[in-house]
Parts: sequence; structure tokens; C-alpha cells
Amino acid sequence: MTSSSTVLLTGFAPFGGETINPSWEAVAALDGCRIHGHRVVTRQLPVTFGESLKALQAALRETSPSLVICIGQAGGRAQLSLERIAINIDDARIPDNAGKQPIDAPIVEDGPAAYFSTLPIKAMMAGLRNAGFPAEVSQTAGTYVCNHVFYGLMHALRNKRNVRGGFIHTPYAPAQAAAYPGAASLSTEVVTEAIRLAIRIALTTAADSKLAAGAEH
Ligand code: PCA
Repeated sequence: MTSSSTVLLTGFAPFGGETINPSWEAVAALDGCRIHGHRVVTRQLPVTFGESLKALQAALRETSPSLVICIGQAGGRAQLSLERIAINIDDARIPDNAGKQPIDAPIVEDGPAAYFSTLPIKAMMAGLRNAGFPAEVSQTAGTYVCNHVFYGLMHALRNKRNVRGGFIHTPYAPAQAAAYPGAASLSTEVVTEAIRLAIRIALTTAADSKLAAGAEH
């Protein structure tokens, strides 16, 4: 297998007082597996504005992937969120794991205002739903470390037309949601299988489907 048949899959360390991050729990279960002839390589990224992108860039150099999907926790969301857009701004509601709290700082000076995901997010949404996984297209990945990594990923891939990349947010794991009565959750096993399918769809769908998945607000 050449390196072009590698899928780079990342999750995050715990943050915000949590002891687990469901993104990493789900991603770690896929390390080394094969999907449609591609080998999945996983990395855990730190929840820090500076180091997260350095770790991602090192992983890109080391693995030369043909597909990159970064996964993060979005506590309070009820479905897997296929992120459409990354914006060039850091605006942290809470400090990161290194105590840094940037406010209204560009991620890349003079970079474009935004990048779109290059994943077939509509086809992924439809495929996940058909297989019984709750999934939506999301119009914002927020302004914290996940959006930071998503923007940095798309900036790194901007001249690599043959490398697709994007971001998926995942709800709390059940044990986390137990601390916030009423909050939605998905089990690690469900999220792992949903990501496995999302990767397969991304590897086998050249052109995205034209399906409505917008929002009024
Ligand atoms: N979620 C945070 C950062 C790390 C994570 O898993 C976010 O949505 O920005």
C-alpha cells in the first residue's frame, strides 16, 4: 500500500472539565483498520489553540493521507454534525487546556474568511441516516479549538486538490450527558460505526449529492 491510501482520523483530548472526549473514544477504536482499501491512522489532538494545529500538521507530513477527517465533541448537539464551513476566527468562550483564551483573533493572518469542507457532506448525511445514524449538516463549527483545527486543516490542504478534508462534531457520550439532565448523547460504539461509514462514503463518492440540508437560523 502506498501512503496515498491512508486516511488520517483525529480526535481530541478531554477539555472543559470533562474526563473523556467522545471524539477520541470513537476514533481510537478505528486505529489501524482498513476501509475500502485504505488504512486508518489516528491521532489525538490537544485542546490548545497553538499545539493542536502543530500536531495536525505533523500528522499530515508523517502520513500523506488522501482523506482527513477531524472529529470533535459538541456537547448539547443531538446528532453527528457534518460541518460545512470553517471560519478564520478564534473567539474562545472558555480558556483552552493551556489557559489561552484568544478573542477575535484570525487563525491565519491574511487568510480567506472561510473554507468549505471538501467532504461530500450531503451524501454522508443521507448515507448515515439511511443506515440508522442520526446525522445533520451543520452551518457552523463554532469559534473554539475545533473550528481552529478545521480551518487550519483546510488551509493546509488548499493547494492539494486530490486530498479531501473536513470536520465532524459528535454529541456527548452517555456518561457525560448523565451530568447534564436532558442533554442528548450517542454511545461510542454508535459513533465509531457512523464514522466508519462516513469514511467509506467519502472514499467512494466523487461528486456530492444535491440534497437540501440548510437552515433558516
Ligand atoms: N470540542 C471543542 C474543542 C475540542 C472538542 O472536542 C470544540 O468544539 O471546539
